[in-house]
Amino acid sequence: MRVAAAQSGPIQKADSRQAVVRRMIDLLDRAKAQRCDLVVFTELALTTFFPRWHMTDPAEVDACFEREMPSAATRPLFERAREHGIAFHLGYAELTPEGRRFNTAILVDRGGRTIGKYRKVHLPGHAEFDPARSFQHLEKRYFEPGDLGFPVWRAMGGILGMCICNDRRWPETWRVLGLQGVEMVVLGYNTPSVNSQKPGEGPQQRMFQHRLSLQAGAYQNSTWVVAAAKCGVEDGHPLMGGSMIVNPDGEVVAEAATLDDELVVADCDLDATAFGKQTVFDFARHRRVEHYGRITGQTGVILPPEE
Ligand code: CDT
Repeated sequence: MRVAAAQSGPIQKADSRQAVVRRMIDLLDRAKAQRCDLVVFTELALTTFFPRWHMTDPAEVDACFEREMPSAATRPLFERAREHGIAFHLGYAELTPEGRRFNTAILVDRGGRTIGKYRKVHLPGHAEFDPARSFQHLEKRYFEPGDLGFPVWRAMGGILGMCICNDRRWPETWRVLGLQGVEMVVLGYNTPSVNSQKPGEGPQQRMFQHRLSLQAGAYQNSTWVVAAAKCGVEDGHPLMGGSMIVNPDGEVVAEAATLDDELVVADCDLDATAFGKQTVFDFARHRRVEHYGRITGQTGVILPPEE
């Protein structure tokens, strides 16, 4: 299938949902012109990356969340995708009827039906204002950890899975998806270009870590990976780009050239995942679960006893 990572340029806090959705529809139209089957939008694709803001007014927080999907503002996106016969992946802040808040992504099929939902498991950052940081990353304030695990879906003639941004840095994410035979992992991200706690860690090093995570996840689980950035200078804060598509050998086959709205397109043969899954990463033959208990049995590090 032909897949597009729909990279997003910056979204300012003052930008309306309608304006953002217009930009996304333009990307869908471009994807149609390139005969794409699936478009992967980014994490929190409808708003600025609001966890950088320490908000205390509940109404201000609520304005960043979606109570329904599609909503009046997002329905035109669903309709245009259905007209084009394009499936898509969309990240947004979800406020449930029970008042729970998640950093969520959905998978919508070519007919406009939502067939999958994922809620971000690995929330980075902190819950309270931290004066020691050069900017805030308050995901733990605004979201609770996802409660849906890492499911996969039979869709687009293959097995698709989702994760979100920081999840890509965790090998556990990839292996849980890999253990379900995943053939394509789609994800969006908002990654600041600099580390708010380590001034020396700039865009080059961050891009290296991003590539390392995606390429290792793809190779070690023999899966395609499609990663879409929100990037550029948002509310005065730079986010890195680097949207890319990685093949099951861990090679980058397509990559963004800008820090703006851009489609990154590649033809992805899902059968190409078979070789790795049947050889070096044939889990059934090679995994030794009797030695992996610590992976699920403990969270933090337990040091060996002192001599
Ligand atoms: N959105 C998000 O999860 N961002 C995080 C920033 C933390 S930097 C290690 C990310 O993993 O890119």
